[in-house]
Amino acid sequence: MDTPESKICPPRWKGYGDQCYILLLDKRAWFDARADCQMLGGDLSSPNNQQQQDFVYSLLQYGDGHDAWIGFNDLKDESLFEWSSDKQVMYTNWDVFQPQHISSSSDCVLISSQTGGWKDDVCDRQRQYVCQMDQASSDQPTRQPAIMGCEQVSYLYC
Ligand SMILES: [Ca+2]
Repeated sequence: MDTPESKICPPRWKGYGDQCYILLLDKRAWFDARADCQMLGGDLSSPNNQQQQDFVYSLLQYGDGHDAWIGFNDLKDESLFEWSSDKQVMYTNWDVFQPQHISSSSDCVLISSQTGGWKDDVCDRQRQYVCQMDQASSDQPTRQPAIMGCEQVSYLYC
């Protein structure tokens, strides 16, 4: 049986559904944030239904009160938003009057710590960010990120 108990997340990641999530408090530009998530074995988060959205938003309550990058972007084609993780877009949660396309480099999407709504923003802005990965089954070797020390990365519960 494939029970939730048979799935595991790396230390400090939070399991939800068949996914693992972590809010990282280092402020980084979107590309650097994504690279960090990939180094940890995942990608920037892709809340792809209401439940995942609610969960990612709930993680922000443990942050510094600021907005956080997620994986949504229209870097390839203006106004054609997609997930950095290549997941099919099943859901969006744009905030009111979003996306605004204020600048030609407003190609990356954040989740508002105030409303949970999404906003497009300039990718170079430094923000905290939420990473996501598939949960590993317990009968498989745990996918441990290469670096988990608090010295290298400022995790939430260090
Ligand atoms: Ca754009």
